[in-house]
Amino acid sequence: MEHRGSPGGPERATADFATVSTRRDFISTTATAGGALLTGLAFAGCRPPVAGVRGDPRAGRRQIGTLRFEEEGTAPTDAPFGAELDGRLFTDLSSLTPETSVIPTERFYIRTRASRLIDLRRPWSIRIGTQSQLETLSVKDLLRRSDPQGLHLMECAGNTRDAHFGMMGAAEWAGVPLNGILAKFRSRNPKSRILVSGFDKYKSASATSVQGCGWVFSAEEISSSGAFIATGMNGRPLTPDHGGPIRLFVPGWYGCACVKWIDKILFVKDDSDATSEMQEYASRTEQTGVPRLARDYEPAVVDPAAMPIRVEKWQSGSGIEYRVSGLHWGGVQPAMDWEIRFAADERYVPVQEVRQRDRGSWGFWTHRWRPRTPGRYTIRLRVATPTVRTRRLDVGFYSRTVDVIEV
Ligand SMILES: Nc1nc2c(c(=O)[nH]1)N[C@H]1C(S)=C(S)[C@@H](COP(=O)(O)O)O[C@H]1N2
Ligand SMILES: [Mo]
Repeated sequence: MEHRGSPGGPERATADFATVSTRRDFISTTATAGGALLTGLAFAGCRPPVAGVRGDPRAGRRQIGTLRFEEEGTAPTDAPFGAELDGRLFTDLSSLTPETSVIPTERFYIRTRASRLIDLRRPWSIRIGTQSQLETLSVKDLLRRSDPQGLHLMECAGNTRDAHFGMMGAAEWAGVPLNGILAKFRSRNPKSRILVSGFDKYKSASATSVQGCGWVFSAEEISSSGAFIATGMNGRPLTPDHGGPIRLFVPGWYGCACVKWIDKILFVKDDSDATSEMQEYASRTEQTGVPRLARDYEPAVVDPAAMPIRVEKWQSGSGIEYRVSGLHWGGVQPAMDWEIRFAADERYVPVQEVRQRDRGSWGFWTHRWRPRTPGRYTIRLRVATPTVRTRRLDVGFYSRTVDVIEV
């Protein structure tokens, strides 16, 4: 069996999902409502095309269906559910095309919804400096200094199969580089680390998450990643659920470092402790064990990764064929030499078409596939160059399974 959870630890998002009882009730109701339909589909192993008939019927080519990914649960997508620490939105990535690389804000994944205790009508500000000498940085000031920061992808380290891997998205961000903001403080504190923390108190207790959100960075991590305080997303101010009025964004890092509702930036000692959130996410950010000190944490970066998002069934001139589309993302340098295989006993072959991508975003790939026999197939990708570090792909984290009825 392929590895299904996060490397080295339990899957928090999965656990969250299963333990929120109101949530589960909602899901089973929807599942029942669509029950007959679902059973029918399971029998056919196939859904009708997403939007009408595609292809060229006269040439005998047309899309006749889309395969469902098996063993992925029934989580709702594209709408927020739950509240506060247990609130989520899972994005449906299955209809993405190369032309739609930006996820609209209302469908962008959410991990933790705005607290009921947060008062966003009051002017927001950050306390910044050392414990003994704090200054105030107002949102008004940040908005005035805000610039476009480009297209960037964010992925939750707890992205999960049960959410169809929909805890990931790319958006156009605006904000102010953190490095510049820190410059005048740093000269006074050359060796210190930087603790960025956000409002994280909630009215209701969470089933699984620990309250308190903060991440400790070295000055080098902040400058080399290009971290910025985000003030806007897709041309609008940040919404409350996405951390409005201000959040941290760390290009190339997992979302857990992208602290929402920032209220404090503190210079701390080089040997200061890791935050509870860093410890909570240690296994999902590929740390060795749970280091006590912040300086013993590896940067929480996303390695190159790729997965299928859609398997279309086509009638072609010479029979049935399948067209597999997917995404590739992660890594400082985008990997382009992707290979794919459809079963553990098959060889990897080069992906037929891999589109270039922006450094910090995702790209699209497609591959035509003619399975030899009907059956269950597990699709998995890898980078051909063996020296490229791909920790999640190495354990089959993003592999996805389909049932082929007709070949
Ligand atoms: N204050 C606060 N910031 C937070 C979190 C949180 O629970 N509280 N969750 C983090 C995690 S785990 C992720 S993946 C991202 C998700 O950001 P999004 O909800 O805008 O997609 O926010 C991060 N920032
Ligand atoms: Mo996350």
